[in-house]
Amino acid sequence: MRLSRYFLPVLKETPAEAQIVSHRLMLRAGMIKQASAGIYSWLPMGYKVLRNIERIVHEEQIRAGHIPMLMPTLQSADLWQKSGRYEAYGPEMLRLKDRHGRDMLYGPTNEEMITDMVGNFVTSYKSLPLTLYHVQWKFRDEVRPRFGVMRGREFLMKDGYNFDLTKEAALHAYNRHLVSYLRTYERMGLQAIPMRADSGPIGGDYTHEFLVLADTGESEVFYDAEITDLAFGEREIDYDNVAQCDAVLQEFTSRYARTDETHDEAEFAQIPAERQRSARGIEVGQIFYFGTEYSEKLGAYVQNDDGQRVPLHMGSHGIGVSRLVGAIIEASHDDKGIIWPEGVTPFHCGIVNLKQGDDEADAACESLYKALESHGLEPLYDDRNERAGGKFATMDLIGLPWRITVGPRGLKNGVVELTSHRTGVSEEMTPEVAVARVVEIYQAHKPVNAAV
Ligand code: P5A
Repeated sequence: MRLSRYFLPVLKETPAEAQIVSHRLMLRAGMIKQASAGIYSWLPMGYKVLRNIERIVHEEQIRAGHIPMLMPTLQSADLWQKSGRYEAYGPEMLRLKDRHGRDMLYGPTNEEMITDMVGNFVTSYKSLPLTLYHVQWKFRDEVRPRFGVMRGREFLMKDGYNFDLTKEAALHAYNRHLVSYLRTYERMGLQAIPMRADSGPIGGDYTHEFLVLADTGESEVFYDAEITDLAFGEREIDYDNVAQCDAVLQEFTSRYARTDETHDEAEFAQIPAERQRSARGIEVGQIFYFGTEYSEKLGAYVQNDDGQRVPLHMGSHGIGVSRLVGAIIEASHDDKGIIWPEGVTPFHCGIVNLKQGDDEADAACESLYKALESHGLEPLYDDRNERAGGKFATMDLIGLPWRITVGPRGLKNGVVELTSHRTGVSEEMTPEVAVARVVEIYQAHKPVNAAV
């Protein structure tokens, strides 16, 4: 993309309404525009990051054996009356009527709809196990939408639902989700800690929240510092292997890590004092196992191998896709702007032309641009007729992790400059070597799943 042709409405001033850094930077970097309270338009660059996050979520879901589909945003009230949640949800639910006076709602989640659907089609245990998911907009009429996309009213969620014959099988689905979520967040450059949580209105005995540590987080958390040494890394997981998933779950949940709702002072006191931590965290996902409650209420039964009709064991699992954009910025920025992790960056590499209009500099930039594109990468070329200082300020604000700077002086010696935004380290090298380095860096971040 050439910046002169792009739509990147950066703001010079710091918007007064933004209380936290991610909200400020998203507005300043021209990523979002508020449409009304808690409802945002995703401007081109914000939309690119959102889609990158969504793609990683899909890739890791599919890798875990979960099946993508799409359910509507608008739902009819009758299924919610069956589950008992139509009343229980209260004013957070956006209710509307169609022209025939039928009660409808903008879905805050999809347990009812999917349980009804599976109950319609699945009749035998032979169709199990089954996990379906979608990535779809939700609406929750939050009392205090705030912090930009962090707590919106309209927000994008990946929500998945497992259907199993037994509790044991459903708990494997729970473990599988926990493991696949760890991998999902790591690919976005985040460490999200699974914490035992309170099940709230969804219900059930088993639930973990995934929290990214950040001072501006809405949840208070308590944990054993050793948990932050854990990383999923490169390990290969066979998601059908019950023992393997269980082992990973044990590893990542055996140390103390709780939200304030489940915090236990006595247990916390058992941890050596120098390892006790209390901090704030952003909830970027939550998983639940809730048994047969929804299946019984909405009629999702199968015939087991003894010919008995039994209700399905279920759980649901959510990732806050749009919230993650803010969470990543909270975790990765400096005083000049965002620093995108390679896995989600909107453009792979910036190209800054220090002397627009200089034949040699222009030609070198064009050739770098084409070379990066030919390797399947997306550069952002600042080809505007602006001073170098302004171009650097824009690059620092929008936060591309790598930048190639091209100027007549370097070109005389046959070199350009490659800069890592994260470390601030710049190195001179030939344009060919710079391209090869950037290509190499992104090898580890290639899409992994053709099915997406
Ligand atoms: C699990 C999937 C559920 O709704 N039903 C389907 C279950 N869980 S949840 O914890 O309530 O939401 C899942 C994740 O969605 C994000 N989230 C939000 N993001 C932005 N704005 C909001 N108002 C908002 N509410 C929830 C969170 O990341 C949460 O973990």
